[in-house]
Amino acid sequence: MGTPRGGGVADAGPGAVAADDAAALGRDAGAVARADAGEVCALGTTRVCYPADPATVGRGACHAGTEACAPNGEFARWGGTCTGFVGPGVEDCGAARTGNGLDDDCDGTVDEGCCTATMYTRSTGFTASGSSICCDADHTATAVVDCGDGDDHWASPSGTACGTAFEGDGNHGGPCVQITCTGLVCPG
Ligand SMILES: [Ca+2]
Ligand SMILES: [Ca+2]
Repeated sequence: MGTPRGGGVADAGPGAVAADDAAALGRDAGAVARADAGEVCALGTTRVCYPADPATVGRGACHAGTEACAPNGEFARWGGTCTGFVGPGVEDCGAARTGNGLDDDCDGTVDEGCCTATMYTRSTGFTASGSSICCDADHTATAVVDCGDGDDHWASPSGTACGTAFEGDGNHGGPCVQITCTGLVCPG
């Protein structure tokens, strides 16, 4: 990539375009690139390009790239290849499905359609030994604690989504189990 020369959009250079300028320049460059790809140019110069919907340049993950003026036969011409640009993609929610923090499709909204992580607790209150309480089907019990009063009782996980309260022989106080449930709430 040569050092940009001359005036106009090439002055900013790749990666050095201010956000506001990038949006404006990208729109111009997108229109220009479609209109005159292959036009004669000054060898070694570059220009900002964005071969996607101009309305999305500079928004979210989308940004302009650089097109180089390359040798082509008797003259140098715009190469038509826009290096480094990122156009709208599919909105990515990441491995955890709760979002990757980016507006990948450049529609102005970050992580739309992704899931939301939720957490809540449930308790049996004082209960009979052997009583269980469970999370909703789309949640997992990530903590099971004894919330009983007095001594000689305990709580144990039962499966991945439930907890069970037990009382020993001493019958001191009462058994109680509290579970913490975590999961995802997803649109659709
Ligand atoms: Ca989006
Ligand atoms: Ca995203």
